[in-house]
Amino acid sequence: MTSHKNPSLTIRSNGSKGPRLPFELQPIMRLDTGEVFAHELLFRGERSEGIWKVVDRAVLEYFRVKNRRSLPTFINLDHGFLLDTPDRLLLEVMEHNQVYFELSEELVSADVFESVSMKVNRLSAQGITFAIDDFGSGLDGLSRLYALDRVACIKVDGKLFQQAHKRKHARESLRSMVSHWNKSGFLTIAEWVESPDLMAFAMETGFGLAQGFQVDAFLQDQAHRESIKKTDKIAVGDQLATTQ
Ligand SMILES: [Ca+2]
Repeated sequence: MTSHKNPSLTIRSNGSKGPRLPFELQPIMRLDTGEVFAHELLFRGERSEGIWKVVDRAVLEYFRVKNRRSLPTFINLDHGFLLDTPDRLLLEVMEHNQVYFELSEELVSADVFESVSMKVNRLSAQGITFAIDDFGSGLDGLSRLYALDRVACIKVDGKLFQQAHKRKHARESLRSMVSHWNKSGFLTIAEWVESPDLMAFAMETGFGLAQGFQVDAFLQDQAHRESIKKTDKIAVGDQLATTQ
């Protein structure tokens, strides 16, 4: 399965002088209404050495310009890049666009983790919104959650989500965590929602939002049906026009 029909975005690095960087905008859907709530920006170019610094920098430069997109954008941030980036730039991005910065699950030393947490707490106190990415994988999700003063969103790792689906105990445990997070005001996202069964499971578990191939397929079907409806209307309209 591919998600090549999702919207794409090309960002020029280094202002307009650098190479074109291709991105996919993967939809994050509201499970109650089936509407697109936001997109996650996913780099789809060649992953050569040192590319992430170029990509992350280009993304921030792009989003420091006002109203780039009408819906919120989820942006992945590497720990090293987050530490190296001046607060001012991140604040400017937040001021001009609706973004959620995803905090990586990448394993780091206790010192780096401490520095990242301090920086995130300083920035979130100034209104920057952060999401915990891949909760349940890599760097412990609970330690990320407990080290931070404010988190806007928790994205549950796709593998953990799919595994929980298979086991009764895990299902119950995930359901109670999600319910607690919802009550605490976090946005909750199920990742790797890749089949109708998993979509139903995400709903049962109480997730507010979902992301993955099944979501992409659902939205593409919906868009297809909308376009058929429109074409039908035009055809009917044409007939009316010719019979009058
Ligand atoms: Ca992510």
